[in-house]
Amino acid sequence: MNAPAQDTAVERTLVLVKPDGVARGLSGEVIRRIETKGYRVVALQLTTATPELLAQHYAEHEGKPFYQPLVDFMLSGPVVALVAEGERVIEGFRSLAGATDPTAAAPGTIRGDLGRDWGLAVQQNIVHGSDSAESAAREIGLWFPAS
Ligand code: IDP
Repeated sequence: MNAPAQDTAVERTLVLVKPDGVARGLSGEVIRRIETKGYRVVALQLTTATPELLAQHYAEHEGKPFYQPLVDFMLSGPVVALVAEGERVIEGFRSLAGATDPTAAAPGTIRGDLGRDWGLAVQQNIVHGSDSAESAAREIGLWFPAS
Protein backbone atom coordinates (compact mmCIF):
# COMPACT_ATOMS: atom_id res chain seq x y z
CA MET A 1 0.00 0.00 0.00
CA ASN A 2 1.31 3.44 -0.90
CA ALA A 3 2.07 5.84 1.92
CA PRO A 4 0.28 9.19 1.75
CA ALA A 5 2.27 11.85 -0.10
CA GLN A 6 2.61 13.86 3.09
CA ASP A 7 2.16 12.14 6.42
CA THR A 8 1.42 14.90 8.92
CA ALA A 9 1.02 13.93 12.54
CA VAL A 10 -1.23 15.66 15.02
CA GLU A 11 0.73 18.27 16.98
CA ARG A 12 0.14 20.36 20.07
CA THR A 13 1.23 23.94 20.61
CA LEU A 14 1.24 26.34 23.54
CA VAL A 15 -0.72 29.55 23.05
CA LEU A 16 -0.72 32.43 25.50
CA VAL A 17 -3.14 35.31 25.40
CA LYS A 18 -0.76 37.86 26.89
CA PRO A 19 -1.80 40.41 29.57
CA ASP A 20 -2.69 43.03 26.95
CA GLY A 21 -5.01 40.59 25.21
CA VAL A 22 -6.71 39.53 28.43
CA ALA A 23 -7.04 43.13 29.65
CA ARG A 24 -8.61 44.18 26.34
CA GLY A 25 -11.11 41.32 26.48
CA LEU A 26 -9.66 39.54 23.43
CA SER A 27 -9.29 36.02 24.88
CA GLY A 28 -12.56 34.86 23.37
CA GLU A 29 -11.63 36.30 19.96
CA VAL A 30 -8.29 34.45 20.01
CA ILE A 31 -9.99 31.18 20.98
CA ARG A 32 -12.64 31.76 18.32
CA ARG A 33 -9.98 32.10 15.64
CA ILE A 34 -8.21 28.93 16.80
CA GLU A 35 -11.44 26.93 16.81
CA THR A 36 -12.79 28.44 13.59
CA LYS A 37 -9.57 27.39 11.87
CA GLY A 38 -10.42 23.82 12.92
CA TYR A 39 -7.99 23.26 15.80
CA ARG A 40 -9.08 21.86 19.14
CA VAL A 41 -8.43 23.47 22.51
CA VAL A 42 -7.41 20.59 24.78
CA ALA A 43 -6.26 22.52 27.87
CA LEU A 44 -7.10 26.02 29.08
CA GLN A 45 -6.41 28.11 32.16
CA LEU A 46 -6.41 31.70 33.35
CA THR A 47 -3.21 32.13 35.33
CA THR A 48 -0.63 34.65 36.42
CA ALA A 49 2.97 33.98 35.44
CA THR A 50 5.86 34.02 37.89
CA PRO A 51 9.40 35.38 37.35
CA GLU A 52 10.73 31.80 37.55
CA LEU A 53 8.34 30.52 34.90
CA LEU A 54 9.10 33.44 32.57
CA ALA A 55 12.85 33.04 33.02
CA GLN A 56 12.47 29.53 31.62
CA HIS A 57 9.86 30.40 29.01
CA TYR A 58 11.91 33.30 27.60
CA ALA A 59 15.42 31.90 28.31
CA GLU A 60 16.43 32.39 24.66
CA HIS A 61 15.88 36.15 24.97
CA GLU A 62 17.88 36.73 28.17
CA GLY A 63 20.33 39.57 27.68
CA LYS A 64 18.37 41.25 24.88
CA PRO A 65 17.29 44.89 25.42
CA PHE A 66 13.60 43.99 25.49
CA TYR A 67 14.03 41.06 27.89
CA GLN A 68 13.25 42.83 31.20
CA PRO A 69 10.40 44.93 29.74
CA LEU A 70 9.02 41.69 28.30
CA VAL A 71 9.14 39.90 31.65
CA ASP A 72 7.62 42.91 33.45
CA PHE A 73 4.85 43.09 30.86
CA MET A 74 4.10 39.37 31.17
CA LEU A 75 3.84 39.81 34.97
CA SER A 76 1.52 42.82 34.68
CA GLY A 77 -1.71 40.81 34.67
CA PRO A 78 -3.26 37.43 34.11
CA VAL A 79 -2.71 35.44 30.94
CA VAL A 80 -4.82 32.76 29.30
CA ALA A 81 -2.67 29.71 28.62
CA LEU A 82 -4.01 27.03 26.32
CA VAL A 83 -2.92 24.01 24.37
CA ALA A 84 -4.22 23.75 20.82
CA GLU A 85 -4.14 20.49 18.89
CA GLY A 86 -4.29 19.59 15.22
CA GLU A 87 -2.25 18.70 12.15
CA ARG A 88 0.59 21.24 11.76
CA VAL A 89 -0.95 23.42 14.48
CA ILE A 90 2.45 24.85 15.47
CA GLU A 91 2.93 26.46 12.05
CA GLY A 92 -0.79 27.07 11.72
CA PHE A 93 -1.11 29.11 14.89
CA ARG A 94 2.02 31.14 14.04
CA SER A 95 0.28 31.93 10.78
CA LEU A 96 -2.92 32.94 12.60
CA ALA A 97 -0.89 35.14 15.00
CA GLY A 98 1.05 37.03 12.33
CA ALA A 99 4.40 38.79 12.52
CA THR A 100 5.91 39.69 15.90
CA ASP A 101 5.60 43.43 15.28
CA PRO A 102 1.86 44.17 15.28
CA THR A 103 2.33 47.20 13.04
CA ALA A 104 3.92 45.04 10.36
CA ALA A 105 1.68 42.00 10.91
CA ALA A 106 -0.60 41.33 7.96
CA PRO A 107 -4.29 42.25 8.17
CA GLY A 108 -6.27 39.06 8.74
CA THR A 109 -3.91 37.91 11.48
CA ILE A 110 -4.54 38.28 15.21
CA ARG A 111 -1.70 40.76 15.65
CA GLY A 112 -2.42 42.54 12.36
CA ASP A 113 -6.12 42.97 13.07
CA LEU A 114 -6.07 43.59 16.81
CA GLY A 115 -2.62 44.91 17.68
CA ARG A 116 -0.64 48.12 17.24
CA ASP A 117 2.47 49.89 18.49
CA TRP A 118 1.77 51.60 21.81
CA GLY A 119 5.16 53.34 21.97
CA LEU A 120 6.44 51.02 24.69
CA ALA A 121 9.77 49.21 25.13
CA VAL A 122 8.08 45.89 24.50
CA GLN A 123 5.87 44.86 21.65
CA GLN A 124 2.49 44.17 23.21
CA ASN A 125 1.31 41.76 20.57
CA ILE A 126 -1.60 39.91 22.21
CA VAL A 127 -0.46 36.31 21.76
CA HIS A 128 2.41 33.88 22.04
CA GLY A 129 2.66 30.66 20.06
CA SER A 130 5.38 28.01 20.22
CA ASP A 131 7.81 28.20 17.30
CA SER A 132 8.84 24.52 16.96
CA ALA A 133 7.96 21.04 18.16
CA GLU A 134 10.78 21.22 20.70
CA SER A 135 9.58 24.59 22.03
CA ALA A 136 5.98 23.35 22.17
CA ALA A 137 6.90 20.30 24.26
CA ARG A 138 9.04 22.40 26.59
CA GLU A 139 6.49 25.22 26.95
CA ILE A 140 3.50 22.92 27.48
CA GLY A 141 5.49 21.25 30.25
CA LEU A 142 6.17 24.63 31.85
CA TRP A 143 2.61 25.99 31.73
CA PHE A 144 0.76 22.69 32.26
CA PRO A 145 3.13 20.70 34.46
CA ALA A 146 0.52 18.05 35.28
CA SER A 147 -0.18 17.17 31.62
P1 IDP B 1 7.32 35.80 18.73
O1 IDP B 1 6.44 36.03 19.95
O2 IDP B 1 6.69 36.35 17.47
O3 IDP B 1 7.76 34.36 18.58
P2 IDP B 1 9.98 36.42 19.74
O4 IDP B 1 11.10 36.88 18.86
O5 IDP B 1 10.05 35.04 20.31
O6 IDP B 1 8.62 36.68 18.95
O7 IDP B 1 9.92 37.49 20.93
C1 IDP B 1 9.16 37.22 22.10
C2 IDP B 1 8.36 38.45 22.44
O8 IDP B 1 9.25 39.51 22.82
C3 IDP B 1 7.56 39.05 21.29
O9 IDP B 1 6.33 38.40 21.10
C4 IDP B 1 7.40 40.49 21.73
O10 IDP B 1 6.37 40.62 22.72
C5 IDP B 1 8.74 40.77 22.38
N1 IDP B 1 9.72 41.33 21.42
C6 IDP B 1 10.40 40.65 20.48
N2 IDP B 1 11.21 41.45 19.78
C7 IDP B 1 11.06 42.68 20.32
C8 IDP B 1 11.67 43.95 20.03
O11 IDP B 1 12.52 44.11 19.14
N3 IDP B 1 11.26 45.00 20.81
C9 IDP B 1 10.35 44.86 21.79
N4 IDP B 1 9.75 43.68 22.08
C10 IDP B 1 10.11 42.60 21.37
